[in-house]
Amino acid sequence: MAAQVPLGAGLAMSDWYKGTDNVTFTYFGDGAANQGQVYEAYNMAELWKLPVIFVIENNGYAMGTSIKRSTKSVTFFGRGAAYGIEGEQVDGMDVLAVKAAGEKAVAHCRAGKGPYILEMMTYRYRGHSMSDPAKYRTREEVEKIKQEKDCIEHVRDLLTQGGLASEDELKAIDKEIKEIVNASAEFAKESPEPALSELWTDIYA
Ligand SMILES: Cc1ncc(C[n+]2csc(CCOP(=O)(O)OP(=O)(O)O)c2C)c(N)n1
Ligand SMILES: [Mg+2]
Repeated sequence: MAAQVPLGAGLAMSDWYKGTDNVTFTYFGDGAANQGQVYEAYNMAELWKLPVIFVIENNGYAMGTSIKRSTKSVTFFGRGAAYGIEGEQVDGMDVLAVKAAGEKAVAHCRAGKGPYILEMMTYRYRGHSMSDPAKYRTREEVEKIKQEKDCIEHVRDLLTQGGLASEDELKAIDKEIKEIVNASAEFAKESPEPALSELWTDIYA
């Protein structure tokens, strides 16, 4: 948990060193955001003006714990101020707000101004994993968010109300995606185990 934060800063340092205009996005949760290595990475990233965007997915819960039980200062992006890193909170359930914030953060990095923090305010419907029964909240709370804030439904409304797609077209996309996912799952189940030589493929550390 959170190991990807210094790793992201390291990838950004590599891009800076090579003189590319790449920008690294490194994602972590509100639970992970309480780890010490995050702040070590913040310090080095700002000191060296690395082109890295720290994206905090603040869904209000870590594994087995609500942030109200685990965290004193719950405005996570604000902690960047201690290191001189700018940032902001974003409605992570609004695709257009997320896109705009991402573009702004990339422009910040490409202008050589160093890292940027985006705290995406979001929610997750399930526990962190099969070992998280999500007892820290009520079923009613989950249902309320599904009804009122679901990000996919929000896009659906944007597309249909804006006349960009019909309900039938969206249903056809849904069907196509389900087929791709099912076929991919079948392919994975039927495929042989990967060779030992693949052990380090796409592994950075
Ligand atoms: C150093 C460390 N401590 C504890 C864990 C166990 N663990 C895995 S995920 C998790 C909670 C993650 O919460 P958050 O970052 O909010 O992610 P979310 O599940 O909400 O996306 C914990 C405690 C871990 N992987 N690493
Ligand atoms: Mg979380």
